[in-house]
Amino acid sequence: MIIYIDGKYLPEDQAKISVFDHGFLYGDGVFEGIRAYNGRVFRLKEHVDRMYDSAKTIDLKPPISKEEMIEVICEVLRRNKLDNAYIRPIISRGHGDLGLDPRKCPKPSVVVIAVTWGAMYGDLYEKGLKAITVSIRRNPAECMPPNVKSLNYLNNILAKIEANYKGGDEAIFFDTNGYLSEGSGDNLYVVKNGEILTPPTLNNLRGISRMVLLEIARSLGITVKEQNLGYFDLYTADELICTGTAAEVAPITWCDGRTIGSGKPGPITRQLMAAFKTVTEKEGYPINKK
Ligand code: PXG
Repeated sequence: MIIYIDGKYLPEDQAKISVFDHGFLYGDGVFEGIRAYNGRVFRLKEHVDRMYDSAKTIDLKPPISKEEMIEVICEVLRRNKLDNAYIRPIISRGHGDLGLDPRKCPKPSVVVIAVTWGAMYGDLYEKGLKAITVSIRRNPAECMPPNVKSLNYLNNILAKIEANYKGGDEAIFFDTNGYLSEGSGDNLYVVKNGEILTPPTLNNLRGISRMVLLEIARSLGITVKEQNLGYFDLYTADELICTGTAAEVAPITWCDGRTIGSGKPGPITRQLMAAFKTVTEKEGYPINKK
C-alpha cells in the first residue's frame, strides 16, 4: 500500500507521523471520507471543498491547494491501482510541542490513504439496520460545529460504543435541544406519507451523500422537507434511511424496539438505493485524466 505523506508517496511501513503531531495529541485536524467507483472519484470537488471549509473553521491553513489535493488523491489511487476505493485524506495541525497552542505547529501535515472497500453493511441493505437512539447528545454547534469533519470524533465514537452495547448497528443522535441530529457516521431521513423529512444541517454534518440523496429524490418527484424532527417522527416513520460515503444509502427497519413501517426496506428507500447506485456508477472525477 502506498500512502501520501507530506509530499512523498511511501510504503505503509514508512508512512509515519510524529508523536508530537497535534492531530495525534489533540485531534487537532480535519479529514474526509471519499469513494471511488469504477475509476472515478465520486463528488471529489465537493469533498475537497468541505475539507477546506472544515480547515478554515479551525483556522488550519492547508499546505497544498485544493487542485493539488485533487491531484494527490488521484495519484494515490493510481499508485495503488485502485478503481474502487475508500479514500481518507487528513490534514493535521502538524508537529508542535506538548502545549495546546497551534502557533507551535508551523507546518500542517497532509496524509492520503486509499483502501479497497465493499458494501459496509453487507446483508443489512436487504434486512435493514437496527438503530439505537443514544443518550449522548451531538456536539452543539456553539461548542464544536458538527459541520466540521474534525479529527476529534470522540462524540461519534461514544455514540457508537453506546449503540454497540445496546445491540444496534448504528447510533442515532439527538442534539441538546432534543431535535434529531444524525447517525454516528451518516445523515438521517424520515419517510412519512410519501415525503422525505430530514433535519436542517446546523446540528449535523453536511453530508455529500445527503446532498446527492436530496437531488435524486427531487428528480424523482419526491417532496423533500428540511425540518426539525423529534423521536415521535423517528418511531412513527413509514421508512427510515441513513446515508454516508461509507454506508451509502441504507434502510433502518428497527429503532429502540419499535419496528419501523413494515419492518422491511420500504419502496422509497429501495427506489433511492437503486438511483444512488446508478449515479455513483455514472458520475465522478476520472482518476486517469492525463
Ligand atoms: N455524519 C457524520 C458525523 C459523518 O461522519 C456523514 C454524516 C455522512 O457524510 P458523507 O459526506 O459521507 O455523506 C458522516 C460520514 C464510518 C465513517 O465508519 C463515516 C464518516 C467518516 C468516517 C467513518 O461510518 N463520515
